[in-house]
Amino acid sequence: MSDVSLKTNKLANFINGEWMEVESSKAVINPATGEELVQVPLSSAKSVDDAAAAAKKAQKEWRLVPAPQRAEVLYQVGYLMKERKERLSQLLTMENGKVIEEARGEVQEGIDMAFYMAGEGRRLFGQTTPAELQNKFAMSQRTPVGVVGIITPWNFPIAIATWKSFPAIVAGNAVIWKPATETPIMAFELAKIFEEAGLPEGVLNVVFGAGSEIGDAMVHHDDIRVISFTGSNDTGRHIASEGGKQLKKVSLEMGGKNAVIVMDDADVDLAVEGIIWSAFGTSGQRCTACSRVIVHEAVKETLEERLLAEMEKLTIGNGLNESIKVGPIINKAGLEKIKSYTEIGKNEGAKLLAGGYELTEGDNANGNYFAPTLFTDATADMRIAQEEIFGPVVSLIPVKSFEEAIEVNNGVTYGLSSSIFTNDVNRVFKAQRDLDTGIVYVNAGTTGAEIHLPFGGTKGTGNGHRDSGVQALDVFTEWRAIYVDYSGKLQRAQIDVD
Ligand code: UN1
Repeated sequence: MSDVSLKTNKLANFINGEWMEVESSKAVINPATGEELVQVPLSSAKSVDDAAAAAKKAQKEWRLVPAPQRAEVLYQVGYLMKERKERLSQLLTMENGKVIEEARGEVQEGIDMAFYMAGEGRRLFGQTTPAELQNKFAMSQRTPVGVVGIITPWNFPIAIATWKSFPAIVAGNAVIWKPATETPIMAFELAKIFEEAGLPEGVLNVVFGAGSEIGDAMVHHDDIRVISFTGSNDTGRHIASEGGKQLKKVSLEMGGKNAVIVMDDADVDLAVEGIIWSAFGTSGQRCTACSRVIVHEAVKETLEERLLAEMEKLTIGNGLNESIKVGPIINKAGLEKIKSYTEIGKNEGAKLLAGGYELTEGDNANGNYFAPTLFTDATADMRIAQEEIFGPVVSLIPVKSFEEAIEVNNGVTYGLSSSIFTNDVNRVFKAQRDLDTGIVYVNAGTTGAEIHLPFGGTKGTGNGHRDSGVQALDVFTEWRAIYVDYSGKLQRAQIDVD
């Protein structure tokens, strides 16, 4: 089905511009077929030390390269990604499982990020501010932090890496990147692209590894001053507490329990399209995936009927096949978690309307496939309505009013994305004010954030930082206040002012 190949059966770390093999490795499995794709290195903390030394040395020079020239490398990266879009997309589908149409969308997100952040090379705006004293100039400007660590997840292995590494690099930092073990191919390909684009050695280093060894080594390394992490809640909290002890800047994005609200005045057909796309696209394995539908009781039955009709049309299988709409689950552990949540939902008393089972026959027997699943009559406090499942499972929660819908939406520990379908302009404005999430959609599903806007969430989703958008620069830069006194005498602020 695919015409791309990796031309290697074992990946290597990328440190100081060189491809460094390590002894032990692990198989990367195609979740659609169960076949081995490649071996990923299992590095030790020593590789992090080597990468940090290389990064520290490289950053000393890189920070002095004018930002528009640093940006030139990102433009080249963007052109190369564009040229290789189909290759990258197919490899992405093979390692992650997402259907090819979505893989192309994810690679496009990375291309967009390259050109957007390259543009920042000619902006990186600072501020000039009037000084208190005569013949004195005051300004503040962004300076790179130094060496930064990024830890990226398997569900968006290339896009999220670009959200973090591109702003870090254009701002003059050197990067140590630990990609997810499940999806190392995108990291390998992106590192090769950076190499070809002419990034000086040591500015980007990639260290592969499983378990917590590499991440811990990064968090504990004195020379790594920032950790930007997207992934599970437990790991994020661990990084926050360990990094916090060492006064590191830690930026976290840790998931969601995103809801679509369907009001009584909504265009129900449009809402159905939005729910299908954001709940079952990427097999529900997006941080932004819709896993709750908060529906006004007046349209509940109509919505259920139309959702079921559309769910019937969803084709499940290997995402390299263009006609497939729902691909596999990343691995057996993910599949088991989803299965256990459908049991929890049934035991809690929610009504299972569709799905709830693993596909084990025919072409799907060797992959990790789970049928799109719909519960109804869930209540807001049920575990299936509170906890992140990370699979194609959605629960309908009936409500009686707009106010109740907002309250239910906000009644979870996460705060990433939310959506409301309504044609009432007053409800639109109230909702964008009151929905307590970092991203709010009106008359669209919960997925599909654009790269030039800030991405992140409130409450348990993160710790106040944002990926992508110009706001990502805040993670990878420090503000420096600069005073230039050209009076020729010592002027004392606060004292010589009258
Ligand atoms: C994620 O799931 O972590 O907004 C990222 C979206 C995509 C990115 C999702 N652009 O759904």
